[in-house]
Amino acid sequence: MITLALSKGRIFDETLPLLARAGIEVLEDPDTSRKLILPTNRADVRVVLVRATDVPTYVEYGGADLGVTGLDTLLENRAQWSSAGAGSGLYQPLDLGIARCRVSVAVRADFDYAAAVRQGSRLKVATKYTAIAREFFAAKGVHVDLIKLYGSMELAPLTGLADAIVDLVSTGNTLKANDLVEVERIMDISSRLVVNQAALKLKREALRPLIDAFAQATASQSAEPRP
Ligand code: PRT
Ligand code: MG
Repeated sequence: MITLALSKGRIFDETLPLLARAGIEVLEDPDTSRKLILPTNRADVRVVLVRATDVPTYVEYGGADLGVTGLDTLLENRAQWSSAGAGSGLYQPLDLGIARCRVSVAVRADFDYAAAVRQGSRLKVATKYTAIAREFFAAKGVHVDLIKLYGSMELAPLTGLADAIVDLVSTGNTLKANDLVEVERIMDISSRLVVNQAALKLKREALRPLIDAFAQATASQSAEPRP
């Protein structure tokens, strides 16, 4: 049995077409089903639904053989999920090019970020991505007080909790709707296929064709013009 870990929402939705190109069809809709283990048209392949941030953990510890996760999640939790030591149990073979977005710094439209940076002010930054933010501002030589949040980052500058946020942006509509402006782009993000290293050895014959199919599906998708 091959177990693929996915999170509900955009990662599930954008992985489906890649699976379809690999001849794999998920037989239940996670939005209507309450099942956490979804069968596919292949008796030897199943999908498990986990929180986006739990995908690397499932794959690293063998709860799933492979999974799809954002580069943001991988980078932010690197220390955490490789704490088992002796090298991580996670192998990242493929950029799937899906669920694209960027990690950016945003502030209130009336906050002069450039001036604050120039003057060497200490910035209060609210984010779910404290590791990514810490590294970014350290490299820039900007002093920051990081405030860890688990959601609705956009609210922080509006309520005076923070001067700036570090968050994912795709269309920019959420920032706009909350009178925030993007002032720096930290990195581009897409989703990655991650594979359990032991599974890659023990189930090589079953996994290799699937990984290759993902690679081909990704290549043919990116060859098509984007809307
Ligand atoms: O939502 P939940 O707390 O359950 O988990 P999650 O937020 O980790 O999962 P999910 O499904 O929302 O996101 C999974 C992955 O999708 C992320 O780790 C990213 O790699 C990727 N992704 C791509 C995004 C976005 N685009 C995105 N726009 N994840 C989140 N967003 C959010 C963003 O945080 C902001 O609130 O959408 C909002 C901004 O979108 P725009 O289009 O208004 O700019
Ligand atoms: Mg979300």
